[in-house]
Amino acid sequence: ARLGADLRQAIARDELFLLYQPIVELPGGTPAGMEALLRWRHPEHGLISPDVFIPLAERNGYIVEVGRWVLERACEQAAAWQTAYGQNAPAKVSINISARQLAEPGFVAEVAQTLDRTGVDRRRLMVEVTETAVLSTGSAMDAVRELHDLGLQVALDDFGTGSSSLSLLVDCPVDYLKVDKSFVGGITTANAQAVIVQSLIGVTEGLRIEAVAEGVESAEQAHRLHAAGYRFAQGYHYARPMTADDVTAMLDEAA
Ligand code: G
Ligand code: G
Ligand code: MN
Ligand code: NA
Repeated sequence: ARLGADLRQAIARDELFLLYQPIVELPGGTPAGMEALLRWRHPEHGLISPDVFIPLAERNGYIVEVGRWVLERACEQAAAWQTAYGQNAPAKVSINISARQLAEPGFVAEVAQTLDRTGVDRRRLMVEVTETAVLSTGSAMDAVRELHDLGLQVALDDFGTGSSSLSLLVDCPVDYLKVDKSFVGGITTANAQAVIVQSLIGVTEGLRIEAVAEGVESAEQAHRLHAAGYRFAQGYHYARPMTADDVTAMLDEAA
């Protein structure tokens, strides 16, 4: 309960910040996008993982305010990269959207307003939603459709860990399938995960959507994934979540 109360002060006390983890194109590892990942530096407890405070924020409803902060900060950053590197900048930004945000009336309008206010091209923002979030309420899928109709990119996050994966691909507009790291980690084994990771490429090709392998931690995994047909990857093998300044330095160095 204390942590929940503290979280309500976190924005005003400037304790939240975003890190960005590159999504890279295989096989070279050129950055194609940046996923914004939220962090909370608690004054007493230090760094608290989003695995802890996001579920807490969802329970007490504060996620709507936190999500708004993430949206604004990420769009401001995306606008800065868009200005610095132009339309072909390898720095599309994706943000994670929770079930509660998707269910919030006015959420889609708020996203549109934030994009307009910051001047970010709609195609340069990607929303990452989980299967569970999309299926959580009657209106969540409508919100995703509306975001897609606005021109945003939609990524289905943690794919494979939810419950009705494949039927969701029929009903929900999806541009990127992010295959969960629990499957990706099995690509170098003889286990069922390897078969699933390889087979999903056929599904994405058939549906004309892009596949992203999450949690890539070794060159061997990257090699196998590329051989299996994966075009995009993300994980510690390429880069850890880093500050916006470090991303900018990395992009400047590459230019
Ligand atoms: O960054 P890390 O891998 O520790 O993230 C842990 C979990 O928290 C992941 O499921 C990730 O999607 C989620 N997460 C990180 N940042 C955000 C955010 O800004 N909003 C939401 N809703 N979830 C986030
Ligand atoms: O649920 P989502 O995919 O948004 O969460 C991403 C989470 O995965 C973040 O907390 C991020 O820090 C973490 N992550 C990113 N790359 C790797 C990786 O290569 N290995 C592991 N174990 N975690 C990773
Ligand atoms: Mn994600
Ligand atoms: Na994920």
